[in-house]
Amino acid sequence: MKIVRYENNPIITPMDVTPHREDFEVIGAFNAGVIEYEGETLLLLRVAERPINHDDTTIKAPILNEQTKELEIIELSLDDTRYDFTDPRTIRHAGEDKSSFCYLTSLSYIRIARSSDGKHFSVDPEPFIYPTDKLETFGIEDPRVTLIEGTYYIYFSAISPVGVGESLVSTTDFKQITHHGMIFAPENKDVLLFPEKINGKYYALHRPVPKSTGKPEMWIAESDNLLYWGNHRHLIGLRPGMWDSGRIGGGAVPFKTDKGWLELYHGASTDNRYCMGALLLDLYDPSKVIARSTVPILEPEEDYEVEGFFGDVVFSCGVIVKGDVVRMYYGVADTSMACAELSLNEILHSLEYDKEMVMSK
Ligand code: MAN
Repeated sequence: MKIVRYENNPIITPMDVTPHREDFEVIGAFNAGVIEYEGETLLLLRVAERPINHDDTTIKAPILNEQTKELEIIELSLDDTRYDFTDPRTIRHAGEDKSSFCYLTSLSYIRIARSSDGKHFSVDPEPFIYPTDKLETFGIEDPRVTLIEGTYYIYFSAISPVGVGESLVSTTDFKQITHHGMIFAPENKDVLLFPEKINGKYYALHRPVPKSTGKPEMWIAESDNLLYWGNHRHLIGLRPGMWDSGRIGGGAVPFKTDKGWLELYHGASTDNRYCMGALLLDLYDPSKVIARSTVPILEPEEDYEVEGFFGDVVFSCGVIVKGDVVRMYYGVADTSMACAELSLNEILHSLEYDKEMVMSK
């Protein structure tokens, strides 16, 4: 498949973003939601910041105080054997199950970057959506934005000590926002709202993380009002031995093609290599899977995709489609933003239509 990565990749790096306070540094500007608004391309960047720390024997973790709405800084010694510091993203209790953590090493919020050509962006000086709620005290991550009937719905992971769920805000002007609270309870991530009603219902993809039985796989749900969701159905599973064997979740907002709804999703292997693939869903009943990628449509290959804060990650939260050109914006190595153009026809032709291969094994 022909993939045209932009020559000026990465198109946004942490250096392009001023920290929101003087004692913090920006370590990531990545996994942005994408939308066109008033003739510009907007990237809703996930900006990750951490307290500046000149002491290499300690680590400082930011957390929002839900009462005062101020950030508090937790400082821990790297020699403290009660904690496990091996994952750069999280601090865990030593010896505990790898899926639970006690702090994040940075706090993420959402900031807008704007461009008139889709390649060169300027980043707004202030945060756009900042954690405020007690379900957001560890930050908000990985925004996606869907335009439905004149309103832009922005949904993101809301992270706090009680779990990671998906919260929703809406806007009509990218200035004022209305908070709608948590729409998918923990643990859930990667919610993707379809841009229109299908047979009278709104649809969303989501990715629960079941504990006693089940795996981090993609589900689909329906709603009459975008806030209350039901008729949850399991959509696709992990495929052992393949690129999407470890975890999968929705990526870009699904878009219509004459073959069906195309969803560009992320899949990680069991050793955390994140790639992008495609999933084709029935136009009139998106709970029916038509086809799926057997090999990734994009995988980490360039230096800026392989090396970074958390390497070997390409992670898209949005695309812009014009005719045959799919302009995929994607986070690289949990550090920066990149963009690549792919052919819609080539993606559709690359898919596997065999039912056994499409579903999980
Ligand atoms: C998480 C995601 C992303 C991130 C990847 C890789 O599962 O939610 O935020 O890019 O892991 O760290």
